[in-house]
Amino acid sequence: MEKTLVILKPGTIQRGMIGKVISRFEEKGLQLAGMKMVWLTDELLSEHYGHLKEKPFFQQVKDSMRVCPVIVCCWEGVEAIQVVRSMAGTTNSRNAAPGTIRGDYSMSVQENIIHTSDSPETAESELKRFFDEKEIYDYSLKNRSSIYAEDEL
Ligand code: IDP
Ligand code: MG
Repeated sequence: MEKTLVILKPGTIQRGMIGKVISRFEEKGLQLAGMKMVWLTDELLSEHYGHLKEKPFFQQVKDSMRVCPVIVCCWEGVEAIQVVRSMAGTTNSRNAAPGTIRGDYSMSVQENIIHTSDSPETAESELKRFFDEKEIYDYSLKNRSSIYAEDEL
């Protein structure tokens, strides 16, 4: 099954939304494979947001991720990468569709509540960036047959 990275950004922690955001993924039927709280470094954020390094807001975005610790999660499921990405909604929260996490809980481009991996390649490299191998747990929810048909697994 696919695994993807979600980061609950400082805005989620500051606004007391941790439980709400995690509930969205649980209620969808995704399985939590790893989770921890971590205070990110500028160095690690330079890697994570490397695709933005030429943008004028690069340092500002990195600093916004270091206001307080974040919560990094690994969620697992069939096609989890695109499922989680679509649950997050568009980068600009003001354009994000109602019903998405950004659409329901945020008003900003930068302060958009969560990070989600955008492809299988980035999911793999991002999970390696934020987790040691032993921090990702291999188990099966006992109600998996209520979440998926047999031929989907
Ligand atoms: P994504 O998080 O939807 O994948 P990316 O383009 O990868 O969006 O950008 C990473 C993060 O950088 C965004 O989630 C947002 O916090 C921030 N960001 C992106 N574009 C802007 C901008 O134009 N102004 C300020 N912050 C931005
Ligand atoms: Mg991105």
